[in-house]
Amino acid sequence: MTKYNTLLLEVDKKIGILTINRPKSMNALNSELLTELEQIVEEIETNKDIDVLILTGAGEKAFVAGADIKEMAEKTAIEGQTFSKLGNTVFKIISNLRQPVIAAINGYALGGGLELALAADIRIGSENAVFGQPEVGLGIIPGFGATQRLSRAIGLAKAKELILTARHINAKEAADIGLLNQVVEAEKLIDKAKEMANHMLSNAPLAVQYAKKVIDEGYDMPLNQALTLEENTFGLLFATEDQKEGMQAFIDQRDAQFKNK
Ligand code: DAK
Repeated sequence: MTKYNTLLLEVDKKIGILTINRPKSMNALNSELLTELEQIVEEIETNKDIDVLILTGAGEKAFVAGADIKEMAEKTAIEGQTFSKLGNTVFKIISNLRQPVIAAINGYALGGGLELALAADIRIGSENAVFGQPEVGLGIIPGFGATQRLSRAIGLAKAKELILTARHINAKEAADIGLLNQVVEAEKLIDKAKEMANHMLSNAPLAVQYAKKVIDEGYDMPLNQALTLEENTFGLLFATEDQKEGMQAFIDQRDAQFKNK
């Protein structure tokens, strides 16, 4: 696999742990990092050794403290547009990954950092995590998806409150409003994320991946169309070996041995 300057990837027992690795800059997203992130997530999509991806930040202070303000401040309009396009492309690839993605949020998740967490399917935060969309205080609006993904995650009123006030919230409040699935002690964050990943891995991988796809794609469709998508995908899974194995294992009263086929 390619070597990266700003990212680390560990793979073990079907779990990939992707660490955003610019701790001296609070893991802020600059162009180099976004370019590497695009490359690595494209590799992860086709990596047969990864069935669940955990995303986290290096160090103890930040998950990702947003887009790199120092780099952004210097940009021309055309460079700004290129940066924006790159960010949007990468975040779309992440949210459309076949694998479930768990964000393990170990500190500040601000601006583009919270948007990265929103591109994940599940968010687990450490007790010291801090969330916010500070963009309006910088004279811009969120540009990596928060105007759309935050309201889908926590509802319109709360999304507007967070974006329009630009205030920071702590992990407890984030869990209370449904932004976080769980809050855990900082030392247990990665173990808890792995525990959730292992629960997912105990199921048929194709069923997990198609369930994610149908939930996401159906969310923006009229209900009847979305239910048709569910019916068709439900039918499709009867063409897999793992459906036969899962049901036979139930009948035989044994654990299923899934093959991802
Ligand atoms: N960018 C660049 N450097 C950052 C940074 C950031 N976002 N956040 C922190 N750093 C750097 C600091 O400058 C400092 O660097 P040195 O001075 O050591 O060189 C180092 O990280 C440590 O930070 P602090 O000394 O500030 O540490 P503290 O513990 O005191 O404070 C903090 C931590 C996270 C509260 C604070 O650093 C902070 O407020 N950071 C900025 C957070 C922020 O506003 N983030 C949102 C950025 S705006 C777009 C798409 C996306 C976006 C925009 C457009 N398009 C599609 C058009 C996204 C925008 C954003 O994310």
